[in-house]
Amino acid sequence: MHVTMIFPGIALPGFDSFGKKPTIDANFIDHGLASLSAAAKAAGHTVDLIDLRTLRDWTHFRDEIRRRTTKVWAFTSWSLHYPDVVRAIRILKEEREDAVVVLGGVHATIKTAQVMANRLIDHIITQEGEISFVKLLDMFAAGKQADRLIVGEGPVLDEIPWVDRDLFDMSGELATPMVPGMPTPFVTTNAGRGCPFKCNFCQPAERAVFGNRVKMRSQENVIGELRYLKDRFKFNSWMAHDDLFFINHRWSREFCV
Ligand code: B12
Ligand code: SF4
Repeated sequence: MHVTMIFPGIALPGFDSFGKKPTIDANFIDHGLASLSAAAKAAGHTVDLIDLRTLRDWTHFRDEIRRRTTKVWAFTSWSLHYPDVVRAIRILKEEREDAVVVLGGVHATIKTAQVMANRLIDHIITQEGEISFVKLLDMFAAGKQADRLIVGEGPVLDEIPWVDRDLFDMSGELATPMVPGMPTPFVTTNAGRGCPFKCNFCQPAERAVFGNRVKMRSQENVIGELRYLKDRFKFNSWMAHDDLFFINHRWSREFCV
């Protein structure tokens, strides 16, 4: 089954910002979609991407839809992206009435009732997506009916593939370190998910998606990915996107030795 993923991240940087604005929001890859893409490809599906940050405007988005024959379209959305996602889905359904729209991510998880009320969205997967999204694609491929609302099953992190670095154009992230002045090439990774704390800064979003416990990849798994990234991209600086990379002292000590 082929799926086209949509990264809607234009809310802050705008259209035509990728590779042109020197900001992280214009250039970073999205680990959520890249992880789903890796899981889908590992299960034999094919994936391509429309990154709105690379397009000129909504007309350009319409053109990108017209030149594809895709049936299944997968959108991610943080809350600030949701208005653009709604607009993109409307354009998609104007062009392709039979398109199957799957929405997941933080906003679908914390505002499920709101996204359920949008009848243009065919399937909503809350929480973590890798296992349930692949099951949904398998069902589509087998011609089976699936529920509209699916609660995502949380994967064991070492059992899912590393994020797909071929989904996004990596050139933006490689050239845009988190802190200006850090040496390039630059890359980002995630070693774990979840948080046991309740700071207003980021709850309830964090716990709603990943639960109340922290789960970490093994140190070997993370170091294996860093070696792969070093070989492939020769990176000179790196950012762990983790909320709490150092929460487990034993894990951190073992990672460092
Ligand atoms: C890295 C990061 C950034 C990077 C952005 C990278 C990028 N691509 O643009 C930077 C530093 C630039 C950034 C900026 C901001 N961020 Co930020 N960021 C994060 C952080 C720490 C990690 C994201 C990540 O990689 N997660 C790991 C992946 C694997 O998880 P995921 O994306 O949620 O995906 C999983 C599920 O959600 C689901 N899923 C996701 N999409 C889909 C799609 C489908 C079809 C399916 C089935 C499933 C699915 O499956 C995935 C795999 O399990 C998160 C917190 C967190 N721990 O997630 C905050 C977070 C996403 N950021 C947040 C916010 C608010 C912002 C800012 C608005 C902050 C600000 N005021 O400026 C800006 C917005 C920038 C923008 N993009 O326009 C909030 C969003 C809250 C919300 N309600 O949407 C979060 C959740 C932090 C928080 N708890 O408050 N951020
Ligand atoms: S991720 Fe950080 S800011 Fe958010 S609740 Fe946990 S400790 Fe607090």
